[in-house]
Amino acid sequence: MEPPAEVVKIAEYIREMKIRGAGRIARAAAHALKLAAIAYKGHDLGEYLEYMERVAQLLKSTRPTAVSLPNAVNYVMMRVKSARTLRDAIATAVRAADEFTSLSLKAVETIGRIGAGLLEDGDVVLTHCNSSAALSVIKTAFKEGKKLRVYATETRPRFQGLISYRELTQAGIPTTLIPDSAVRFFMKEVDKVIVGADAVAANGAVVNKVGTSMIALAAHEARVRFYVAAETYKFSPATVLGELVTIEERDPKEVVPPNVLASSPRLRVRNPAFDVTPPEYIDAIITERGVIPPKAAILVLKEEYGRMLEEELMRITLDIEDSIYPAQLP
Ligand code: RUB
Repeated sequence: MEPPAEVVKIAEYIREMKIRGAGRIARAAAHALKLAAIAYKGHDLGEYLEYMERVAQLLKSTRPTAVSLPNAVNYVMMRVKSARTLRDAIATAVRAADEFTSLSLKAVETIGRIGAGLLEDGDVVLTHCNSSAALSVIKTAFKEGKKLRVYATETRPRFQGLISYRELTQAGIPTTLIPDSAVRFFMKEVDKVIVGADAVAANGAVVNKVGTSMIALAAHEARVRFYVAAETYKFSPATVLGELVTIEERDPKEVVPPNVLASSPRLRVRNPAFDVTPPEYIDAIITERGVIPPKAAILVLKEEYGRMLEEELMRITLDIEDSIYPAQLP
């Protein structure tokens, strides 16, 4: 059985950024797996597992950077794979998807509550792109009665800053939209920077919307605190084993209008959607489990994926041994 049309549509929406933001992408993927499970019409557990794996791969292939996406898919699939009967496997997919969604929404709320403690009355906050976790912190602090002012960057080329501007203004928070290139110009007025994350690496580096690392640099220079708000399902277990987070490069048409591209055949355009901020430029990461220094990312990963990582390391060790020992035989 092929993935149902509604699941294919969700995958397309993620690819085209009609569904965007790491947390939303993850919840949409969990929901798609639930829809796929309910739509299964066959009678065979093995066939069902193969079908669900195809759906999982389809969802994972949509956008490469947000680690929340494979983490959400794996959260559901790991549980599905341990089911003994078809009935149980379908019910498990539905239950795990709902569980992930509610954990995710709760995490964003908790991050808001914890992070609000880092903001003070009168603070001027700068945010980049549109992050539910970062905005949760700002909106919660504002609800608590702290008078805040926000600078929201435009976030070219897709202008997610406008979404943040609308969301914050709707919440009653005085917000000013600024060009990305004006960040250093305004940094002297800013007390704190808060951004979200698409991925947090084992060394505490944060992958977020392109431009984030430049903002961190400007904040560092001006001695302005730089916070990242990130649910723990955005931490990347693969980076413990040395893998790098893939940075998505999108269509040049997002940067230059198609007619200009067509009339300038020698024009070369690059459009990376994300960049990497090193841990040295991050004061703290606000997670639903508490505020941590970026270097403690490895501890979060150990807590979350310790057993799985040990098994993977063991597998790698055995592979290496297998490839070394035959060569040493006389
Ligand atoms: C969105 C982006 C956001 C993170 C965190 O990029 O970089 O800062 O995904 O968002 P895009 P959240 O618009 O390309 O998806 O806190 O909502 O998960």
